[in-house]
Amino acid sequence: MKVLIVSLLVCAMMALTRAAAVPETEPGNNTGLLVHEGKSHIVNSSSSCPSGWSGYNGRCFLYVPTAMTWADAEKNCLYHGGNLASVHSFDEHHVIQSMILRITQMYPLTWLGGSDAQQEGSWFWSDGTAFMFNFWSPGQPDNGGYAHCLLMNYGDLKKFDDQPCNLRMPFVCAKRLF
Ligand SMILES: [Ca+2]
Ligand SMILES: [Ca+2]
Repeated sequence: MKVLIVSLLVCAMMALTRAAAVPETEPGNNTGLLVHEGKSHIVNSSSSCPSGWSGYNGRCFLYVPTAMTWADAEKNCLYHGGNLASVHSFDEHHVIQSMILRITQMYPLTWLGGSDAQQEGSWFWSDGTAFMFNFWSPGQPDNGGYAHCLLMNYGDLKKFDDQPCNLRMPFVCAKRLF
């Protein structure tokens, strides 16, 4: 009888150990701990950005180095479950620009989700949020060459410019973190 009880105990302990080990082996575990640049940030208590995306202020950002037209870039972001990135503050801009610099070691011209293709001078973000953050380079937007799409890292100040939408540029996608 004593042997039986010990056996049952060992079995129970093994089962508990296995159960405890399972969540750590699953991808996308819900510890909410993301590691960027060797530093740990608690992003969210229940979820985190997919691998390769950078989290900030409830959204996840992805730099895609493949040069595409603005429309193809937006389609690619839709495929990833987001849109081309909208930017609403200096801090958000800094996070996106720092992510690109970290990946490329440069400030490449990069599509964001701004467009005035529907009506000249009426700027919208492709994710439907309001266009409030004014970060245009000096003299921009100038609609030069029928420029209806917004890119970042333009000019000496590395700010926004409007350029023709059929130019092929790398781009940044964004999606909400649930
Ligand atoms: Ca325009
Ligand atoms: Ca321009």
